[in-house]
Amino acid sequence: MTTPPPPGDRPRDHELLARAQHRIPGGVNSPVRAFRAVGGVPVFVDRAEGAYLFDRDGKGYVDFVGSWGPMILGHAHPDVVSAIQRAAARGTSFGAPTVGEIELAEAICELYPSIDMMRAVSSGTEAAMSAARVARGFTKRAGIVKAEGCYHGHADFVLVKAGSGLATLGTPDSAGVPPGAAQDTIVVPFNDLGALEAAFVAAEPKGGIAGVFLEPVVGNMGCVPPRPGYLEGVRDLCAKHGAMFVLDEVMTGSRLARGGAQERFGLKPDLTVLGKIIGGGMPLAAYGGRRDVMSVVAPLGPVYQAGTLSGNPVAVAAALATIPHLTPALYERLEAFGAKLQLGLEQILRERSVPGIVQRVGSMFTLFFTERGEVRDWSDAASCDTKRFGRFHERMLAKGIYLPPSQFEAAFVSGAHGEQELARTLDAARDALREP
Ligand code: HOZ
Repeated sequence: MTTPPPPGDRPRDHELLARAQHRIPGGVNSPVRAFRAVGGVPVFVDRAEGAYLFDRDGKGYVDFVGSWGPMILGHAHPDVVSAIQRAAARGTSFGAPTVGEIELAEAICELYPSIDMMRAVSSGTEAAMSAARVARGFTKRAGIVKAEGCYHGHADFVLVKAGSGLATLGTPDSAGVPPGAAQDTIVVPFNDLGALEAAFVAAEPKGGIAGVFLEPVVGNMGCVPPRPGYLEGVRDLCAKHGAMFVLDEVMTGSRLARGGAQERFGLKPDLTVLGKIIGGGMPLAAYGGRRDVMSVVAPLGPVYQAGTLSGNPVAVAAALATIPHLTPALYERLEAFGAKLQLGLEQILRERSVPGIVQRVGSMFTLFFTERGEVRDWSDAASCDTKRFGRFHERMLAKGIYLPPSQFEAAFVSGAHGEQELARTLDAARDALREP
């Protein structure tokens, strides 16, 4: 594929946004896509291939959003596309079990040894919501702990101090959530074991904590890694207090290693929430974990959860076609590309005397515009210069580099990104950071 021309002016996108806004709130089906945090107009995508997104004029962008994480193999990978085509021709939804669902569950349990049993659902939100119900059903407790700036989907109980679109819009709590819905949600700062310990103690007289939800490497306030010992400390506190240790690996699952962050950091959560990559770019997510814990799920046990499109055969086919490509060679390539990109961006920040840092774990990264040497939690993230991020984003976009349209969303690299895309990105950044 030859490198596509950069976008230049985008009159067509302005027209499309006006038309979309008439019938869709904000013109988009998920708020961050509206570009409100960075100014400007979203790109209306016509198609995507490899590392590129294309608009309707055939102009191309090097894509560092990757559909917010799933596209680890690059867009329109031939094996995934043909698996989807073959599956669709055999029927798009049955509402009955298939062999593909068994194969998927077996493959996921092999990738994630902490998972003995799993359920397929259609979105990360659904998976997180169901995992919370399972944690509560199994422990017979109500409290759920989450870390400030983490997300866990748009179910009522987690829409407090949330990252992602809520952080982006500057409203980390949503209207429409009755106080009762979140009354058992306890929020602690990320990377702070003392606060978690205190939360356990405080919850004891109120019936205790069912589960601690954690993004092992946060992506929903930008890329924020755990400090050494933090994840192990959370696991140990959960074990001590009889609470479920729930890893939200929607972003990190099969991104930071084949078996996700739990493989990379050597952890064994009680429950895991998966989505994005594990669905091969289709609406498929999953939750799973210890056999005794998952045995509370209906019809085996009393915790109800269901869905017409759960285990959808076309989505399952995409997932099964993706998994064989999650090879050690892919993760080596992603690490090498990520390291070069980080080094290049850090060098440009220094050359241009711009206060900023690049935080990266494997193929997820964020350039934070900050004077601080590290972003460890939401208070660090919230202090970043979001206006400067907006200007940077706009300039990069004009040069054909598609970054997440928010300081508070991680960027993702795919296996289709190569030297050409690296050079183009660093050239664009050198130019974009020339002016304040
Ligand atoms: N909540 C998603 C990212 N953290 C955004 C999804 C989307 O807008 O597609």
